[in-house]
Amino acid sequence: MQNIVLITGATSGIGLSCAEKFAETGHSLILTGRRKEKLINISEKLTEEYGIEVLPLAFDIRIKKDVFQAIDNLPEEWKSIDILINNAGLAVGMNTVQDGDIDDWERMIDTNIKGLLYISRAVLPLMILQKKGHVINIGSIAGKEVYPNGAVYCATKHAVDALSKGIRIDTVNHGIKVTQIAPGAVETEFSIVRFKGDKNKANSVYKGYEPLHPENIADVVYFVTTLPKNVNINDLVIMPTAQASATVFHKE
Ligand code: NDP
Ligand code: 8X3
Repeated sequence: MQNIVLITGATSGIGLSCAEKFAETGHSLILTGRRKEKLINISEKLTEEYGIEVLPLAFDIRIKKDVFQAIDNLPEEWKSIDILINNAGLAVGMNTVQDGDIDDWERMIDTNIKGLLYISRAVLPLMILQKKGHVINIGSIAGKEVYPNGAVYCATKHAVDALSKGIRIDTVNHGIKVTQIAPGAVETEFSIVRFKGDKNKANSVYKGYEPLHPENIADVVYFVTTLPKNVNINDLVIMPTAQASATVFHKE
């Protein structure tokens, strides 16, 4: 079996583009997400197109027992995970803290922080056994800056920033690389989810300039995995050319 890459949130956007990029380059893939049918269709398509092996695992990353069950029950030949891409994540709602919806906060905290921690806790011991591995956390410009009405999402991505540094410290003795990729605006299902299905509102986020495309992020994620054993990229912020900070855009 070729290098094994586990990608969380592979049913759309950045995770799906990463799956396509690593499939194209001949890797074996473990793909996860909640939408089982979509996950199976994507897996079959990638196997057919690139002749690679794909193991789809449908579970909700917020449910601790399902995460551990999925990883602990991996067939033996799938346990030597080389690359873990912690991508599953979301923003829900935009509001001040004083007016915020607590259910929205819990979805973001449970997915972006606790979900990332569960899967990392399950996979890191497997990497430690192999004395190698590469964890790639998809952070955000929201993990570097805070913007109006985004306090809780930004807090979860600041947590990803901190966890990337912390996991790097914790695993440095085990030959494990940890990279954070922190994108600006990428056109995916992200804003549709954030605005709870309001497509007009979601589309307006990407109007008047060319946002990043999920393939742009996948190319960079792939690139960081191709460097020599002694080289690790710790942290990369990637923005559309027309975006200067979390809130400053040049829109035509
Ligand atoms: P998408 O909404 O297109 O993709 C999100 C993915 O996460 C889906 O595959 C979804 O799968 C999965 N996911 C969400 N919740 C769960 C859950 N509870 N359990 C398992 N899987 C889950 O958005 P993006 O591709 O844009 O987002 C990917 C990552 O990139 C996120 O962490 C996001 O915060 C980050 N990011 C996005 C930016 C952007 O502008 N788009 C910029 C910076 C960072 P399913 O619904 O099938 O469960
Ligand atoms: C997604 C990008 O700027 O909407 O993380 O927070 S932003």
